[in-house]
Amino acid sequence: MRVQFSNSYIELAQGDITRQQVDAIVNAANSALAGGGGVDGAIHDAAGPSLMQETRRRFPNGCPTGSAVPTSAGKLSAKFVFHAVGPVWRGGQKGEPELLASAYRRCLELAVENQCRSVAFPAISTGVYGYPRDLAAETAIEAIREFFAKLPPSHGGLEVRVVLFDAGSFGAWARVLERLVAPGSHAAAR
Ligand code: AR6
Repeated sequence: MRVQFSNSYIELAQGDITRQQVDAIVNAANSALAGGGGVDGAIHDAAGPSLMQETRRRFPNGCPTGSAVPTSAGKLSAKFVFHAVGPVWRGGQKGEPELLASAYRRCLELAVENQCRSVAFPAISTGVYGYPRDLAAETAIEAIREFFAKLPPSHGGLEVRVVLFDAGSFGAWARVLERLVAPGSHAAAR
């Protein structure tokens, strides 16, 4: 599923984020940037040890929740990995939506700063961190859309691909994206 917002796109894909041909891959990291399981483990495995070496050297103090830091991408075909730290879900009243939106936004800022045209995101916080899938999709898509709306006209646009690991997550995100694409928003879904 692919939706256009002026000259930018949100695309949903099902699969493994480490296989994506994009300029930057987003990792769902922890604030110590210490590595872990889930998508973090998969990205470090595929990229090789240089990814952790660079992360430790450049960001010894980690990264705050709601933000992201860039490294090169080791053996991955992408040019960059953006290590984003989403919030742990604690019931929704502890600033989780703002922190999740801010993690997405910071990655998109890093994409623009590093001249990336295409970025692949996982569904940040929806695994070990327990963020409800539909709520995460809604917050993420809104944050991406708001970012697109603020891009200067001189920017040629971004290709944002959200890579969902399983069919259930893909279906949930597709339903949310369809619902949020209001008629008249100049968005075309196919
Ligand atoms: N490609 C795409 N998505 C994936 C992949 C993959 N290869 N593997 C898992 N997912 P999680 P979080 C999905 O737990 O909730 C780590 O230990 C997965 O199905 O990876 O942000 C970190 O070090 C889920 O939908 O990240 C942190 O400590 C989504 O990616 C902590 O987990 C995110 O699940 C971060 O937790």
